[in-house]
Amino acid sequence: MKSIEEVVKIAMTRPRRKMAVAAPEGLNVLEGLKMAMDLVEPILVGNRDVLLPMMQEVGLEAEIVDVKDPVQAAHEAVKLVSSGYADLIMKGKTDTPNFLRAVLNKEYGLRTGNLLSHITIMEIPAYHKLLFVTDAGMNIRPDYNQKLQITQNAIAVLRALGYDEIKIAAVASIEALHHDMPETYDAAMLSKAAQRGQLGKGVLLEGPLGFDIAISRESAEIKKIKSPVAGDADVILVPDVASGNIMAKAIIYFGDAKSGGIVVGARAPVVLLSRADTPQQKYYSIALALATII
Ligand code: COD
Repeated sequence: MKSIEEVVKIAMTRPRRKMAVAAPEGLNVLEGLKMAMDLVEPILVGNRDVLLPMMQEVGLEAEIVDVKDPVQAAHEAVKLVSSGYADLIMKGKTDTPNFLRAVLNKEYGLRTGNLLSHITIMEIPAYHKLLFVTDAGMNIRPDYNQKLQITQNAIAVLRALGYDEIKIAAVASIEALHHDMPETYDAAMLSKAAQRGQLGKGVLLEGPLGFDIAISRESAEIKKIKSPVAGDADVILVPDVASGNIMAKAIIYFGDAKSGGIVVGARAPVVLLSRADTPQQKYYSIALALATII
């Protein structure tokens, strides 16, 4: 796929869903929701007194569940999904760790027994296809097993979008194994698992690869690395949340990328990127979430 508009088109074919939004007291959140009214019916879980004038300014009409505290709002929004009243959930102004703790709550959270992980979608003018980055938002320092599950979650997302062949680059700073860089070993083991078909048909995973090799055929040729993934990756599997988050934000800001982000692996999709997102980024995140509900 080449553009996020293709993802939006898929989302348009899905039934309209109810989406609980935790602490949506921000014009960028409300404007994003207004853009997405064809896709979702928002339920605003937040401070009614603050929300009403903002909604009027934006021209948004929606149900409000009055909860003043943003962390409490995250818990109430999660409960709306676990009770079946809403189909998916979106983060507004609650900070990410507290929002995710509500999603993971043992009593009423949205756990399934699987690992939950974050995936970012990016349309970058300088790259010839959509690029997904995982996990730049949730699992802080994943071990090999967690990386395997993060990879499987990413594969499920791309399958839902209709990908038959999925090229994944497990990136590191070098292409060789290094005793003090555990991510190089994790990448090599995942590569082996993919080679043996353990990640499913049509999944090509190569690693460790430098980011330049993952996205540039010229770099791969100069460094003499032969792989169908080199220069043509669909998914970048990053070593940890710090490197991934910095990389994704650098691409979004300096690379003028269109982007969106969700957490997958839960009972319902979780719309989550950054609090500083533009309305357009919120809209793309919602579209990605909806497109992954089959
Ligand atoms: N999937 C499923 N269960 C999980 C996951 C996961 N990804 N992470 C934690 N759990 C479960 C654990 O098994 C445990 O039962 C419980 O949740 C608590 O786990 P802890 O002790 O790791 O929990 P926390 O609250 O210390 O951390 C969980 C967070 C998700 C809050 C934490 O990992 C975090 O802050 N992640 C980074 C968020 C962030 O700042 N992102 C960058 C900005 S967008």
